[in-house]
Amino acid sequence: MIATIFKNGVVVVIDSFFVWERNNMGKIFITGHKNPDLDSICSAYAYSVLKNRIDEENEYIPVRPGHLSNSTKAILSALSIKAPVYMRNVYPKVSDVMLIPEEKFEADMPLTSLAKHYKTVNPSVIPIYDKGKFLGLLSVDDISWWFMHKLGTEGAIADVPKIRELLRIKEDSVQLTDLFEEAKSLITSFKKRGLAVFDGDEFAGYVTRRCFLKAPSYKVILVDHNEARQSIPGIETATIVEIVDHHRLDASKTSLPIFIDTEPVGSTCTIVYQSFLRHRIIPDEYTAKVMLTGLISDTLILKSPTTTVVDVNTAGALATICQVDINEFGNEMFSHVESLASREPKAAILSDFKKYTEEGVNMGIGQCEVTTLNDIEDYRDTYLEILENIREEEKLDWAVVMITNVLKEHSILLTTGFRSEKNLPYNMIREKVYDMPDVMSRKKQLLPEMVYALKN
Ligand SMILES: [Mn+2]
Repeated sequence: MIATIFKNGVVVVIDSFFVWERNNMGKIFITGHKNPDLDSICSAYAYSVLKNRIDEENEYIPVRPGHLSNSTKAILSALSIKAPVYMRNVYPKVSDVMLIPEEKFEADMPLTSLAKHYKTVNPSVIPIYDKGKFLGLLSVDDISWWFMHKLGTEGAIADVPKIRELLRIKEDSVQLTDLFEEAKSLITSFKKRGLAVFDGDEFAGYVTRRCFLKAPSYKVILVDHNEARQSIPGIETATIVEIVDHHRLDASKTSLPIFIDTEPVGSTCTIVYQSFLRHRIIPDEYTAKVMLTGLISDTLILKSPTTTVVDVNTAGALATICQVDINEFGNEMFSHVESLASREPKAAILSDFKKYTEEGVNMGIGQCEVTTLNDIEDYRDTYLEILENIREEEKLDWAVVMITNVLKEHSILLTTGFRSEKNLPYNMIREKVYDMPDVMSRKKQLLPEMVYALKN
């Protein structure tokens, strides 16, 4: 008798004795890219709200695959927005295939007490307890070995033994969070038929060889990115069920048709809000604030050249729902951005660093957002030095970082001194430092100029 029950998104397969809880398999995780920025975090959360509203069969859980920068943390806490939980990877885990015993067999019970269980379930291993505490797994090999040994030495079996006599305790165990593939190689190279699963020191369940016949696959929705290498580790083992994004498309091949919603707008939160509209759902005030935060952050208060009319209209609608003034909201948000002088330079530059190859030249372009450029002399030389180290480490020909004042539409460019630099249309302030008034976008403004400079 086997029944499958969908309960809170958890698939529970029940036969007469065991609950087979595939912990994460009934859930759909929504994740942004590594180095989670506000658009990634906010669109993952908002999209989970929408999906949980329109699809009651599944549970959608927003997650983030990386750690938050101090600025992001400060902005989220100032706005009382809770970040999605951190998820290390989407590789299948032992917990996803683990069996949980329903009935407890005590070591001091006679072996006959297992007879009914064997008749109905025919298990390869049975967890045995000693006064309620897990003692070890009894396998069919233990039983046959004991009987054959007894018959071999004594010629007959006089009494029914207690379970304890047959148990060969202290085999290897695995942890709930251990990876499926690692546990699988352990069990296949192992003489026993099962492994106990622990959650720290607590016995949680067990796995048998049968649990490893087929690797389970996490279901994932990608927001604010679509390239596997920017995504959560283990994405190659997962099933991507949707993509919601505003970047160039470089998605991996999928085995099933999927829903893709990409538009060349200023933020993924804009696309998510459009999706709310399509479903005729008005987001609640909190969700509207979350989407506005991602939108304002990615479009630099609607001033970045990536901003479209759809972004402007969306920001207006969201600001109305949460009753805020867009500029005040944006200025307040960016006031929490940490000064570059107090940040660790390498982490600051690499927190948003993209690599390109053009005309055979490997380039890296970082971007840091600030709210004033007046203090640039305090950190300029250190950042130039670290930028050169990054260029060497990343094996690049040319590395630059644009430091953008998001409140004033003005950037300063620090570079590693590549030959094509002289062709850039910007005024040199001093060696390796250029002034870029009205420049805010790496993708739309700086990158095309750098590519043009290479060709001359
Ligand atoms: Mn984005």
